Amino acid sequence: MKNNELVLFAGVVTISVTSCNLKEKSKEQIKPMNIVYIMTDDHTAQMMSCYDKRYAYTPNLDRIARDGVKFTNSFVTNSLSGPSRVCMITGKFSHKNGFTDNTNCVFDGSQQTMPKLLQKAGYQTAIIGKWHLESLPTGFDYWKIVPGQGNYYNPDFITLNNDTIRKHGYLTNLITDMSLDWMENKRDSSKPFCLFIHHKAQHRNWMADTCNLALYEDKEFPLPVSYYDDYEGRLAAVAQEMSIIKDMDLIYDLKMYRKDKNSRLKSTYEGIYGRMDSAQKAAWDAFYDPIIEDFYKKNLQGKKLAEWKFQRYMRDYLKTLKSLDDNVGRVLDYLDAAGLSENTLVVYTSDQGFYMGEHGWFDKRFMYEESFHTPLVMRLPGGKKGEIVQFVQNIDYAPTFLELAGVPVPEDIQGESLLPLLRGETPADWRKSIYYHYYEYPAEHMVKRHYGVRTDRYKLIHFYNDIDEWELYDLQEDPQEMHNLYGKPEYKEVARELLEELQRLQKQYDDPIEAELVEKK
Ligand code: SGN
Ligand code: CA
Repeated sequence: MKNNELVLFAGVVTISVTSCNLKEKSKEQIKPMNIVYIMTDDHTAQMMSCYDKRYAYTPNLDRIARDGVKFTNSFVTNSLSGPSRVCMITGKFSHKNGFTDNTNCVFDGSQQTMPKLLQKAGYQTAIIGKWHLESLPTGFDYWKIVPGQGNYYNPDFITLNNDTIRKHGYLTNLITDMSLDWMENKRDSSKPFCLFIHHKAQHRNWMADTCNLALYEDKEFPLPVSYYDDYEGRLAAVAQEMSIIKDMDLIYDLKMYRKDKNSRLKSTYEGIYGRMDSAQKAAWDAFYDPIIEDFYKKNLQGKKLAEWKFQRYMRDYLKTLKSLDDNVGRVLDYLDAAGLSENTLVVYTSDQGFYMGEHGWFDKRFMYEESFHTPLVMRLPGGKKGEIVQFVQNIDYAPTFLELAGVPVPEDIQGESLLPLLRGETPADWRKSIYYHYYEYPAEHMVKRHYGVRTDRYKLIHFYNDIDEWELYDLQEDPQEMHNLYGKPEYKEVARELLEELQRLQKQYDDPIEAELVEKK
């Protein structure tokens, strides 16, 4: 903190003064907190070294945790991009904000959102990167968003006046360049700001920047213990189509392109490869050609092929992550150099977690731990350092940012402000369980509709729609969630209590699903 500055901490809550005389300070010198919210896509806690040291090294993401806090129980409400994004900006569950799934929904941007409320309170608001909500952003003074999922190489951006421009380069770098440019040159520096930096990385198909292609080729990653899960006792898990062995595409996902070979997503791969310029293609081919040749020569089968796919998946994901981590480092360095770190809340999270071979899967959607959790680290100047163990959810970000900005949190927001936790308090009445509801079915990856509740020890899930199956897990005894205990006499009482808690949450959050199911019957 600069000596002669007065910093307003947490909106109107705490005023921290260093060597200055309060009386001498005029109102103009009071600096409200800025917000830099960095959200990635499909980045999971197993692949972030402050959470898990087995696979990844992410020094810049860890820097936020080191200088601030790491949430160890951070969850989403509906493990999918569009729904997560809308929960985040509305502070409400999907059944309230109307955006239940990616396939059928267009975001109704006329509704109340956190960026709109911040804007009204005098904040400059901007979003750069993935938006993914079909309608154009509302509540932002500035945006450059990628259409749909965006492209890793030479991506298109939709600009403020709804023009589409193509940029040359690698998306993670470009989103960061544009974000730094907005903070340095484009914003109104007389106002506090809230900037959303939304990366496509780590979304499928994990295309690394050419400078990182050669990384991790000498590494062999340990297979998750549940890689060969047989899904016994879990019918919804049997029905999914997100298996590395069965569904991961050799050409599109794993880049084993050859003209004479076919795959379901071959033409999609040709399209994205076709966006590269000749230098990018040359670097890409120089790296992949020998691997492709070796792969088809070996003609791997069975477990050998299954494990080869896992290793390539891990390597591609980590190479893509290297750019992401470097670019988050650039943002942190910029905030330091511009003197902004002292009055800026920095948040890093993902739109949901992801499977890195657990249960044999990639993708997300299920309420099982890997995709229900999402990484979350925050750095609030003057705030707590260390771990926050309380249950938090992505509907909590909106009320947190509003409270930080001194904006009253509207009654209909369902999340809770995280500011007390960030200040190091331990509120006695903090939530003890988490509610979840996933809707996108039938759809890609075929994960059936389900809702459920998780407490610190147990999880109860109900899969519905074209199935009527309950699952119960004891996370202490079975952290991999391989043993469905539902219906076992010794767990009858636990199941009853969880059902009661589930119904209490459905009532609290006003989710009509139970009544709908009863009516259907
Ligand atoms: C794309 C992907 C899916 C992924 C969804 C949703 N297929 O459709 O694998 O589950 O996005 O992801 S792809 O062939 O287009 O890569 S989300 O994170 O945007 O919700
Ligand atoms: Ca996602």
